[in-house]
Order: sequence, then structure tokens, then C-alpha cells
Amino acid sequence: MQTNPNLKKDLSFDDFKSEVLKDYTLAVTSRECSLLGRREVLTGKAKFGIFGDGKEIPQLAWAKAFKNGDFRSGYYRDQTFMMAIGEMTIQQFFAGLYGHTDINHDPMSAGRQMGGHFATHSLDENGNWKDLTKQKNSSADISPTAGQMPRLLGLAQASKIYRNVSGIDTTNFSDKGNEIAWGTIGNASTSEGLFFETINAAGVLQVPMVMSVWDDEYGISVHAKHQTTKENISEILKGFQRDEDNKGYEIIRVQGWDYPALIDAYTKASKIAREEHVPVLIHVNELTQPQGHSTSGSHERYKNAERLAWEADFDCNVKMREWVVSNSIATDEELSAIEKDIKKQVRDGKKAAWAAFNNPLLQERDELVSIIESVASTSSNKAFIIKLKNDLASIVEPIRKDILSTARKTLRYVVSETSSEKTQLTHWINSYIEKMQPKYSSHLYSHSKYSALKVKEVKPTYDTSSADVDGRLIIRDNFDAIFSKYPEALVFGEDAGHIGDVNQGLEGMQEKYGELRVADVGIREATILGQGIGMAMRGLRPIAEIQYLDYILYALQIMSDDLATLHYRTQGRQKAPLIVRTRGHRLEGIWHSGSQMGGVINLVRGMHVLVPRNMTKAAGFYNTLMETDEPALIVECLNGYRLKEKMPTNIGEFKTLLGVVETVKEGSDITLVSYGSTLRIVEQAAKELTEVGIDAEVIDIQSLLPFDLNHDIVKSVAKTNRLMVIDEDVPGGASAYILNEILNTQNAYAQLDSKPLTLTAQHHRPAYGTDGDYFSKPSAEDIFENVYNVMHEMNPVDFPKLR
Ligand SMILES: Cc1ncc(C[n+]2csc(CCOP(=O)(O)OP(=O)(O)O)c2C)c(N)n1
Ligand SMILES: [Mg+2]
Repeated sequence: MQTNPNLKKDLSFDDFKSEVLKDYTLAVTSRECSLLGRREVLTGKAKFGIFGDGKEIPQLAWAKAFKNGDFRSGYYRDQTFMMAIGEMTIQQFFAGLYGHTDINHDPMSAGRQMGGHFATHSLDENGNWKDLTKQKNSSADISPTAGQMPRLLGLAQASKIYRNVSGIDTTNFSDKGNEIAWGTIGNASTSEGLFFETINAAGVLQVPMVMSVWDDEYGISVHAKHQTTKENISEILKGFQRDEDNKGYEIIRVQGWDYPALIDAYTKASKIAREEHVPVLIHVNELTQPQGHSTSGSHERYKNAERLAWEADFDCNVKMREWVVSNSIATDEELSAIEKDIKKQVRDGKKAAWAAFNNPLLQERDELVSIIESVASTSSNKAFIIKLKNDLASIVEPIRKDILSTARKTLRYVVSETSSEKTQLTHWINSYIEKMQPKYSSHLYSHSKYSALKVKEVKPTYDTSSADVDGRLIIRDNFDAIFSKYPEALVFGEDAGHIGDVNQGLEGMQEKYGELRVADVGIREATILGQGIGMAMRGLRPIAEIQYLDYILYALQIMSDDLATLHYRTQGRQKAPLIVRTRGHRLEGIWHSGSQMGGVINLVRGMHVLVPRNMTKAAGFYNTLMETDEPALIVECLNGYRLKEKMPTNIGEFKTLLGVVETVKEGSDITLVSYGSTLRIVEQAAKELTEVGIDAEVIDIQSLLPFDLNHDIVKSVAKTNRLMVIDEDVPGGASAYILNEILNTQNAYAQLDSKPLTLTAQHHRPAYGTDGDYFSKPSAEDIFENVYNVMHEMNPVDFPKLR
């Protein structure tokens, strides 16, 4: 076997040897972590383990090509890489396995994700950007296979924007767009649509993306023959290979145990992607899984003896060892000494991680035990309490659940007693929960000074010359103002570029701001979303347009799994302030209704969801969001683009507040709550109700997430004592969420004189056409009659039965 000329170039033998041995040491370290990690799970110290064994050597080669400013978007096998770029120590590896909730111990997720989900910190503890060009970056992993792909596209596209769009302040984010976005994926996960969608999109966009496929022939127990046509991903992607006439990919194949060939492959890939902005696919095959897929099972169940024997022989660490010895780089003894030393280092690191994880828990436990002892001493239920205490004290490795549940159960035994010991226990429980809950629940939304909730309202202003114009012109002129104020803002979507979107809210913007900032893209909603996430993670301010709300379902998985969880799953150390723009609400037809808000809001906690009833409100939301560091979805009401609104004089400046409702009609008999296009119908019905002497108050929610932060709705209900939520989603959809907010969060039940009602669409999706709409969604007559019935029940004399 030949040594790698690139590696040897300009290096003395000693330097070369030390570089190789450093790599080998890392490979052994990573392997030892996997082996010991599995044992920690099997002995019950950790819940679940999924490790990078069998994938070590390619990751060493990749790490050599990975430069400051670059980004990784990968999956759970990449521990060796994270160690090689200096972003994960042995102790941190084990802290992650145990789920240590201190971010200083588990920098990957502060215990929020299972081990094997990697991340670096793009933000400091105050939510401010760090200089990403001076560090090696890894976007935070998610578990859904191929879920890392859409974001990878955006991470790569950001380099293209930084290289080609002038006027953007690149400080902290880019050095002339020289950064590569590196993806990894398992062979089986390439079966996912997200993989193919991303591969195609990156080929179209020609972005610096290097995609490694770690091919071990299996996806858990399922062999490649069930996964991939011809059992060979690079073979079937051959058509993407670039040639003299066509742009495309560079495709490289390499065996995962061949250290020098891997270094060649990654050196080459890096050069092509970095310099030419051409995407590269590296198919790394002949990899293995020495311990099987994860701690949940054993691979002996589905691999035959021959395969297992081959895996033992072709284990990449074994092969590297053979190469080192046969090329006389180091002796067998030297390597054995390294291995022995590493075994000890990993054991020590593991012990240190366990002590750091366990000691605070022991302390918390001991503190409670002594409180319970004193509670017992004065209680008539002493015997029961002492039993609880003894049970807790006997747990060798207590977790917080053991501790807190014992405290809470103890309190029940003294519920009817009065003692200072009982008060002490109550205080302890309250303060323990107050201290511990944020460890598991903080950072769903921004805590920084850029939080959307800190933006001050600016009202639209008008003067005597303010004309009535089509709503779309307000949106368009407002986007114009945004693009000129924020050079880092960009929008992309189907038909968003050349024609300026299907409703011309972006008319003329591409001519003015160029094809990279106002871009048409392919029909590929999931990667439109991902493109936005990746760019937002690198300091740009993307607006990703999904043409219609109904088609957001293609992107909803990525919104839900990736975008909405990003800030939470990194305990606030990564963010993607992406604005998702779409249109819908009160349209007609099964796939053009724009109504499915319940499905959306329940899946994207971690984002803001706004449904402005007109384009001035919508423009105000965009202006607000541009000042924040949070992701949001704005649903523009499609039938509002042609409705007349007054053109404000302070376009681009006025701001609509999030989480603030608006009372659009005051009334005293019943509170009608709705939003978006449905609100117009509610307003119509409210007008008709006044004709029969019913004075309804109408409230526009406008911001579903966050919801009525000032609790204005309950104030209205306190006045009217009656409540109806009108929503064009299915029964139990968004209306259930709204009712829960009003009844449970705002305690409106105490103010009600009649049953709170929801008026929703039918259970099915809306039928086509005007009649389809009339019979599918709440109509003005439905609203009128339902409100009337409430009044009839209360006062049948003044409001005789209608039908
Ligand atoms: C969307 C989704 N489906 C199923 C799973 C469960 N799952 C986790 S890993 C895995 C197999 C992945 O195999 P491969 O991509 O080849 O990666 P490897 O583990 O072999 O490195 C499966 C099915 C998941 N995490 N996400
Ligand atoms: Mg696999």
C-alpha cells in the first residue's frame, strides 16, 4: 500500500509520523468511547447509545479538509469528526450520553438530546453571534433520518450569497464565501426523499456542499438491496456528474478503511467545492458497524457469519493500524502503547463525566433526605415518611425524578399538619421545581435582547394624500423597503423571482435587487425551508416563500423537527431567524383551502405563527420580525391582495406587535373571537346581528403563537359573559387551541354565563367552488344563527326560536 503523497508533501518523516499517530490516537479514542459508551447503557447509567464505531477513519480525513468558517450538517455517527475538530472531549462525550443538563458539561445540547447529536455554539450566552469564521461549526443534529439535508443546502447557499452579493456585512459569517457546508448521511437514509430533493437542488444552485455517504450496507437490519437501486448510491447518482457541457456534481468513491485514499478524496473535494462552488458527493463504502446499529439490539440477528467476519477484517481502525505498521510508520509496540494509554484516558474521562453528572444529584438527594427526616420527626405519619426517605436514600444513583417525586409524596403525608418542617419542605419543593424546570424547558423562544416580544409598536401613519390601494402594493412596497434597509435580506420561492410571486407582492423586486436576493426556485418545499434555515444560521435574513399554505405540509416536517426545535435543542446556542411567508386562509377546494392552522400551530412550537387579516398588518409583522432573532410563519390572506387599504406614509417602519389581539368591534352581548380571512365574515355577521339587537364584540387574534399575551380576550368575556370562537379549520383544530388558551390560560370559564362555543368547518377538507366553501366552512349565516341561538337560550322572549 502506498502512503499518501499529499500528506507527506512538505513534511519531515517525524512530522508525518506524528500526524498519522495523532490520527490513529483519535481513532482509538473514539472507538474506546463507543465501546465504553455501550457498556454504560447496558449497565443502566445511560438510557440509550448510538455511536460512531466503524466510521472513524473517513472522519479523520474529512476533519483535515474542514476549515474555520465551514459548517457540518450530519448525523449520529460523526463523533470522531467532532473530536478531531476539537469540539468534543472524552468527558463531554460521556456527559452527553448521561444527559448532563449543564451546557458547560454537555455543550451539544445540555442534555436535551440523546448522545450522538452534535452541535457547536454559534451564539454566546446572551444570544449574540460569535465569529463563525474563526471557529469550526456544526449545525445541531436532529434524529429524523435525512432531516439534516435541507438545512445543509442553505448552509452551502450562504457561501454563494456572501461571495456574490455585494453590500452585506460579512463580519462574523464569511470570508468571501470560501466556506464549505459538509453533509453526512448513512447509506440507508439516502432512500429518503429529502436526500434526493437536496441533491438535485444543490446541483441546480451550484453551491459549495460536500456530501459524504457513510455506507455500511445496512440501515439498522435492512440491507442495501431493500434500500437503493443497484445497491449503490454513487452509481445511481452518476447522471449528476458534471462534464464539459453541463454543470453538476463531482462524484468521488472511496473505501472507508483506506486512510491515504480518504485523505486524497477529501483534499480533492475540498478544493473543488471551496474554489469552484461545485457540489461534491463522496461515496465512502466498505464501512462497518462493530457494535451493530445502537444499544437497542444486536447485529448478530441479521448479519450472517460471513458478513461479520468481513466486518472484523475490514474494520477501518484495524486497517489503519495494519497500514501504519506495514509502511513502517510505527511499530506494533508503539501502537499497543497508544492503545493502552487511551483505554485509561477514556476510562478516566468517563469517570470524571459521571462524577460531574452524579455529584450534584447526590447533594440534592442528601439535602432532601435531611429535610424529610425533620418532617418525619414531628409528623403523625412518621413511619410512612421514614419509609419514603429510606427508599430514596438507598438509591445509589438517584435521578431528579426520584428526588422530587419523593418530596412531593412526603408532602401528602403532612397535608393536614402544621409545622415549620412542613413549610421548609414546601419551600424546598417549590424552589427545586423553579430551579430545575428551566433545565428542561428553557429557550423555546429567544431570551436575547432581540426577542420578538421586546419590539416596540410603531403604528402605520397616514396623511391626507394617502390613497386607497390594492393590498398587494402595500406588501410590495414594504418588501422594497426591507430589501433596501437590510442587505442581508433575501426572498426565494416558486414564482417569487421573475414574476414577483403569484400575487405580485414582489413585483419588480428581482430587477431591483438581483436574482440571488429575489429568486425563483424549484418546486421543492422541504428544501425551500431548509435553504432558509441554513442561510439564517449563517447570519443572513432569508424569507422562504411557500406558495400556498396547503403545500406547507411538504415543509412542515422540517419546520417542526428542525427550525422550531433549533433554539431549544441547543439551549439557545444556535438560531435561525427565518421568516416563512405563505398565503392562504379562506380559499376554496381540498388543496387550496389554506385552513389547516391546527395542524401547523401544534407542530411548530418554537416558531411564531401570525395570520394578519390585511396587508398592512402583514407588512407590520415583517417589519417587526426583521428586528428579532426568531423564526416565524406569516400566513397572508390570499383574498386580501386585491382589497383596498390605505397606503401608509411610513412604509417599512411601522410594526405590528406579536401576541397582541385587536378588538375590531366593541359590543356587550357576546365575544366573537376569530382571525385571518374568517374575521371579515365574522365582522359581516356581527353587523347583521346588530339589526336584531345583538351587540357582539369582535376580536382579531392575529397572532396565534404567541397568543394574547395581555389576556385581553378574558377582559372582553368578563364584559359579555359569552364566548364563541370561529375558525375555518376542522373541529378540534386551531379552535381547540384557542379555546384552551382562553379557558385554561386566561381562566375565562369563571366569567361565562353560557357554554363557550366553537364554530368550525366540517370534518372534511373544503369542497370546491363557492358552494363548496359555503357548505364546508362557517358562513355569515352560520355565525349569525349560532350567536342568535345563544341569545335565544338566554332570552327566548326577545329572541324567539329561529329554526
Ligand atoms: C425518519 C426516520 N425514520 C426512521 C428512523 C429510525 N432509524 C434511525 S437510524 C435508522 C437507520 C439509518 O441507517 P443509515 O442511514 O444507513 O445509517 P447508519 O445507522 O447505518 O449509519 C433508522 C431506520 C429515524 N430516526 N428517522
Ligand atoms: Mg448504514
